[in-house]
Amino acid sequence: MAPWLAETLTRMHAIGVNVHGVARIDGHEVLPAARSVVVLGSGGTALFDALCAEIRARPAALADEDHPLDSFVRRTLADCPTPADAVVVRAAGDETTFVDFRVLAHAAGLGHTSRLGLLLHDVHGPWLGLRVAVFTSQELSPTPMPASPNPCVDCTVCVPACPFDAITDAPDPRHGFDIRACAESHQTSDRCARTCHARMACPQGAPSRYSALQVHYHYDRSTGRRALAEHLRVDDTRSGAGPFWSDWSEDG
Ligand code: B12
Repeated sequence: MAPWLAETLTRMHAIGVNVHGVARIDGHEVLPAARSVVVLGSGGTALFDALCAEIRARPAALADEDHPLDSFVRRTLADCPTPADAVVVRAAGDETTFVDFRVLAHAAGLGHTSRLGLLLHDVHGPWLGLRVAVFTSQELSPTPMPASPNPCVDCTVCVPACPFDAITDAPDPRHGFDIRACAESHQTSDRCARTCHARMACPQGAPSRYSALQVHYHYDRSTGRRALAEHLRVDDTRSGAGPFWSDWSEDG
């Protein structure tokens, strides 16, 4: 493995960005000369737990940040070596470049296309947040696709769980999700404002399931960070600021 990648993975895994995969690509709009993209994600509670530890040790990691979790990842990433030509894109509220993380992560072997629209990881199930993509012209060894069959083929548990019928029992689970119904429901209702009922119902990756506090933090900006501040007993004057969904992208 390239030394810069080994070092980057060590540092990122230490804060709970514990999943990675490599896809070989033939150029990308963010780096036309790209030949590989490394996708990093956080499975389960490890990243959130690491953020909590960081805030306990240094309350400014919450109080001084608009996007505490994104900033935590960004600070760690800043200490990681990357090739001179690399373009690094984060799935973050303060990121200016957009890439479609699920597509990249799927190409990098991180999981199956699930019935509920999320990438389904072999170990963590739907409890995987995608955090960083590193594009480089280096030809890195690609990660193979998951050897296991897609568990959604024989499972429809999430279908009745979605209150807006955004999920169907289509034989091919890749066609099971109606993003328009899901997205519209977030505009017209608050039933999914603090949770995704389908994700909660998914039987895959149960040991990686987020805690109630983590779900709250990821889903609802207006109250999630206040709940975190109260839990950690730190002051946070920014709690309650800003609407949820419109600019809250510390999801995952
Ligand atoms: C916008 C957005 C939303 C919007 C969607 C609005 C809309 N009109 O699209 C809303 C608010 C509904 C939403 C909800 C949620 N989201 Co969201 N969202 C995003 C975001 C920021 C962009 C997605 C996007 O617009 N893609 C581009 C458009 C063009 O994609 P699209 O048309 O939907 O789909 C195209 C491709 O993506 C592909 N495709 C569609 N679905 C899938 C699924 C897989 C697995 C693959 C491989 C390909 C694929 O087909 C389409 C044609 O090419 C991404 C982060 C990112 N930068 O990728 C997170 C992201 C997709 N969301 C994520 C999550 C976790 C959630 C929620 C659970 C909420 C939350 N708090 O975290 C819910 C889950 C709803 C559900 N059951 O799927 C995670 C998914 C992680 C994973 N394991 O897959 C991401 C990657 C964020 C992250 N940092 O991890 N989200």
